[in-house]
Amino acid sequence: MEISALQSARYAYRPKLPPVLTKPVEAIRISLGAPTESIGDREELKRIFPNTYGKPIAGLRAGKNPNALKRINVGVILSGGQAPGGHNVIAGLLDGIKRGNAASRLFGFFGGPSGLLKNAALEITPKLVEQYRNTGGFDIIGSGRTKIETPDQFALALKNARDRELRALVVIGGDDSNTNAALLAEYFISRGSDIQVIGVPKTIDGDLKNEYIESSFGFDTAVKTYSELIGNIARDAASARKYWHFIKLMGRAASHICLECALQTQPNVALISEEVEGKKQTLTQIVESICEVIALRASRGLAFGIVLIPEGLVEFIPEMKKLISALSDLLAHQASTFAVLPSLDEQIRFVAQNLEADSREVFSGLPHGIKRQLLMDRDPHGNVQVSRIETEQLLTAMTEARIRQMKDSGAFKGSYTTLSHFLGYEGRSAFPSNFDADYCYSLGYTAFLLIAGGLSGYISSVRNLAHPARAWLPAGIPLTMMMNLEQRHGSKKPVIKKALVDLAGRPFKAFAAKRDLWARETLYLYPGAIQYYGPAEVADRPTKTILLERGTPTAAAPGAAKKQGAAKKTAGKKPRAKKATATGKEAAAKIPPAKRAAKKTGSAGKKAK
Ligand code: FBP
Repeated sequence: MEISALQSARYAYRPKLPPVLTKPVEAIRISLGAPTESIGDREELKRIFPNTYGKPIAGLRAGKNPNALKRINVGVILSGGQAPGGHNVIAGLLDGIKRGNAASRLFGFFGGPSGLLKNAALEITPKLVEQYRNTGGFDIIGSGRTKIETPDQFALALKNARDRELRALVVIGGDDSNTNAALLAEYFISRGSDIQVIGVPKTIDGDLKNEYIESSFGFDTAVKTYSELIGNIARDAASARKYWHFIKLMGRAASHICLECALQTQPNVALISEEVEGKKQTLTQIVESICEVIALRASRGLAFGIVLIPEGLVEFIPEMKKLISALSDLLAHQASTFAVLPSLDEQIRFVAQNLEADSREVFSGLPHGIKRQLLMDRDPHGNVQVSRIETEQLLTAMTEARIRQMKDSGAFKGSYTTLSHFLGYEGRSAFPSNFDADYCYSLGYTAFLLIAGGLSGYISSVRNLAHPARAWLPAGIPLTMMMNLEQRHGSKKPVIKKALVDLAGRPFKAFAAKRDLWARETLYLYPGAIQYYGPAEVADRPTKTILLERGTPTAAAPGAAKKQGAAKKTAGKKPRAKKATATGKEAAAKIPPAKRAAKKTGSAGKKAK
């Protein structure tokens, strides 16, 4: 089979590792810290997870672990949307397993959790994995969104894991899938099984993050891919000087992707859903604020611009959220009447008649195409498919209408032409950046070491990511530590808390400090394509989000890369393995003092950022 030159070159790439992971597996042991607490609802969670609640953070350090040499079988599942680096998690996991014992076996369940329920799996051999190292996609075994929920499904999962004589199951997924991993770990123990369950944090959305998970994997590559494309579009806009480009960016709910892309490209407008919700902005206000920028630039002879829109925006606009929920209820309750309406116009009339006055007004003001999307694209439960709403087109249509009004009243002079884009799938299966390739391999390798350490109900974690891999800190974090209870489908359920953009956090503040200037002037940054080879400050640089959140305050400033690289060269001159390992205590030492104090008083890991 023909493969591209880059694919062939990437097979040979060897991920950079934190020093502790370069030791023989039997010379790495687990070191446990103090018991932990969940971020909320502690008593209830203790009851739900009697066997796995409150386990200590597990660091990795030099020391003897003969258990790592045992022959074992491990199962692995890829769950949810694709994220660059998934194949490297599997490569790291397999390499760890085989270094422990060449006779150990890794089974990959096909198509996500449903593969475990069907007991449909493929043995992942070193030969097979060679064709997937450092490549994007999840095609080695496929992924899926099935949730293991019912008692029968849990029992079946255990039966199938036992039939394959698994020592452990590794679940590579987002917040929901890792919540599922925590429930499986608890269930297995409660049924007298010693099959361990370990999670790995995946999602391009970047919303599985907290004090202990600095980033989910795939975010880095996805935002770099989108930023390259945004930069290219921006340069075209600045050359042609005649189009306003509205670019919707994937990332279901949280706006981390949009925020990071804004920091990387300096667009004229970037909407942040969490801010829209915080300010309770209406759709009209959002359109007005964009039109102000369009008019300001037009008055300066700049008839072009870039607007970034997060995928989840509509659900964060309070009036749209209300409308969507009213529509979902109405269409569910009146499904049979609605189904026989002969035309879209009649459906629109029917809906408008049956909505309350405020939602009716919002609905009536929407462009026809969006009304159609709201009524047609529904999931099997009758809910509106919010991610399919073409917000980029909604905003182009509404700004065009508003600019026409402004022209009529003499408030706008000049031309206004729009183009819209959606960037999503092109970022999910890209060749992982060096960061993701290195990070994912370490996550997979660490998952094996947590298994070898006899742990269950943990998520593989690698921290200190603002620094080069030689300073990274692999560890195991108890899943219950990141959980609280949330209302889901009418009842309270244990879940890993999703991290939305923190409006008080450094990435948002850095953006907010500059956005007026970026609106007025044309200061686009052109990040260019992801570089897989070349100087570390180009090829290995993490996201600005990580640099701002975890590095020095100036680390993400344009031009700081070189200085920072130089500083790190001195700081990291003698990467001593001992320093670069995270024991429970050392892991705690990385927690900022205020949070350490909170930890002592029993509120460790309080806030998922
Ligand atoms: P995960 O949370 O499962 O990683 O998926 C993220 C995501 O890519 C979102 O950004 C997007 O809204 C969604 O998946 C799209 O889902 P699908 O692949 O089903 O179209």
